Amino acid sequence: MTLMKPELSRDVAEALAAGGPVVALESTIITHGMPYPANLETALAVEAVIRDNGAVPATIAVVNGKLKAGLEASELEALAQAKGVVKASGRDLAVAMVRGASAGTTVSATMILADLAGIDIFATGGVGGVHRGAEQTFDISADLTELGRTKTAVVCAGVKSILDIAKTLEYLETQRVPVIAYGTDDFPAFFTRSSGFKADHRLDTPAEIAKAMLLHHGLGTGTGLLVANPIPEAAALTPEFIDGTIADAVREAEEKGIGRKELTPFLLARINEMSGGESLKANIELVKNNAALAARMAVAYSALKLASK
Ligand code: PSU
Ligand code: MN
Repeated sequence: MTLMKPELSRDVAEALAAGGPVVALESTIITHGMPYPANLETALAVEAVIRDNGAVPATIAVVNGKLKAGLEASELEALAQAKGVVKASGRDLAVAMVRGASAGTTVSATMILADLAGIDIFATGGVGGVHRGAEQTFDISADLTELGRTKTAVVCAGVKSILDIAKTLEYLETQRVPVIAYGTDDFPAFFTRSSGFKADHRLDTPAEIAKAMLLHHGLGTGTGLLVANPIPEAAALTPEFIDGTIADAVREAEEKGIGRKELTPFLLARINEMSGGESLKANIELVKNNAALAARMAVAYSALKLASK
């Protein structure tokens, strides 16, 4: 059976045909990760950052049942304002298509669609992981198993402490996913520059990361790579400021019995409310910072790929 391909916007199609740099972006961050209108403003700003750094952005989503890589501004706007839109991980895509639904794609779904489109690099804010209390709930994001089976490099700002960071790193180790911290020895914790855990690897330039990608795939490993880029110093929150808020949000979710796919969006929204918008500001800055790194990696990677042909 031939595999499907998402519908490509014209500039994404042109860039891919020429072997040029393209960076995929997810859309659950738009539909479930940030409130309107910050979600739309951020989505547009992130696309601009990618263009400024020499690559073409490909925001991925399901629009009226169609798989898309590269959205028109009007499509972004509709997704950003839509109520009750589906949060689709990889397993939800087919049913969303059958129903003609629109859906924000999580890291897992975006990796699958990026891979089908031929896009090697994907920028986001935070990936899903092993939730706190997973030994009871079994709540482990499909993002982690996807990283273990789909060959996309995902640039994130680490993992926020709504998750069990130690268990998340263990799980990535089991899944054979290299975790590469950019310009630091520490694995970052999204809002803060360090989680207190060391990353497995450190690389200091986009060109080195691109080389590692080429070699990793050349080895036939079949897995993705996770690049962890710490939030810029000026935008970082302090653990004293954010840790208590996160703990309160986690407790509230537990009390309300919130689980499965609702849990992460609930926690993000509550942390934003309880931090008086400070977490959202940090979130926006770190996504832009990740987009810039991903674009620079994509420029280096496309040159390496063309040279190795
Ligand atoms: N973390 C964030 N912002 C987000 C998400 C995670 O800081 O928007 C989204 C991403 O789309 C990620 C998804 O793939 O949540 C993970 O959801 P779950 O924990 O239900 O697997
Ligand atoms: Mn989950």
